[in-house]
Amino acid sequence: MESNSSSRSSLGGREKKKSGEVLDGSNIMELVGNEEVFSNFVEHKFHELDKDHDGTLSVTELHPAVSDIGSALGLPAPASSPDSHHIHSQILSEFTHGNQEKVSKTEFKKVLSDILIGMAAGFKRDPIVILRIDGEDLLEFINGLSFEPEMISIFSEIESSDQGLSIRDSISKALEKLTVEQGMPPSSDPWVVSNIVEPALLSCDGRDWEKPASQETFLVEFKKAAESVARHLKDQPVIVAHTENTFDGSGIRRLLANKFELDKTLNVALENVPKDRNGKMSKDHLRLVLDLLAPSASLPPVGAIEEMDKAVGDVFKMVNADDGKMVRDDEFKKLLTEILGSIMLQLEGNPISVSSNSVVHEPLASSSTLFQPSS
Ligand SMILES: [Ca+2]
Repeated sequence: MESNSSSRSSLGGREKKKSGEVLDGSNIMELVGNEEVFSNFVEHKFHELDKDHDGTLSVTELHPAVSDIGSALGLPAPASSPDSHHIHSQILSEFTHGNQEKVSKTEFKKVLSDILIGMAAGFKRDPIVILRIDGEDLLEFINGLSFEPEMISIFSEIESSDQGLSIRDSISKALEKLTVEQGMPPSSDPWVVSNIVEPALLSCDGRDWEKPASQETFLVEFKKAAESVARHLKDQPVIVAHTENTFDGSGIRRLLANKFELDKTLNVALENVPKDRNGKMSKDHLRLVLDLLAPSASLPPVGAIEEMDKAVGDVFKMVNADDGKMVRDDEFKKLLTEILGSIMLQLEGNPISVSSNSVVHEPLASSSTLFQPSS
């Protein structure tokens, strides 16, 4: 905690170098919010997409816009993962309403505006900070005052779980423990491993690295290795999308405050629950339905965050939700509302924060021509 906040403040101290570009949706709202600019933008975009100039957009003509939106959301190209393929088809079907073959300019404008507003809201909730990791911060870290104490603590952490490691293995493990704040891209990323870490270690003179590491040899050799990593980052900077999400219950509060929305959301989710002859449902399905409600309540999916699963588990115990009894749908809904309310109170008292760093292989903002309002 301590080291985290201190590196955070040094982050603000140096002009913009580490703070990166923040995607918080404000630029999108600026675009959509200004009727004249947005109309212009739509006009231009539509014209650009309408390759055969028939005044409508066919599904094929829409594809570039859809991948643009996808890449702005940080999705890889449709073919590369079933997940992003799914989202791409969802975006497409927003435009075509699932069956239309052609999309008019009015429709295009309306749907685009809806999608962009939704996207902006998402970025506002969970801003993405784009960091360019080019070795400078890493050099600063290894030449700074905190280098020794932090590396000694990392070394003893490594030693305590894996005794008698070679210098080489200690260095690899230590690199994995460095953070983005210390100038190291996430080494869980295979690209980073094969393009930065491995070549950087190879280019070091590591003749003695098979020997067991002592604290002294580790510090000296690690510094050499990190300098080499920094050189490789200088040649091939890594772009990292950094997000921090805080689950503080506000999403649930919003949902519970809107009776109509809540009812609608519950009814849709309940369609997925099997009913017996008397129309009753088993309480065993509460978790499934809660998971279906998660996006509307700004909750993470079940199983994604251990701390959250624990909080949910406590609430389930509290309201006796695990007894497997059969209940009518109004009772089922009442229980769900109660569960949501209790999770909300828990989160309001103890918000859960998670941060993630993922390597962006195609820069988000610059690869997307969608958000460059052309004049
Ligand atoms: Ca056309």
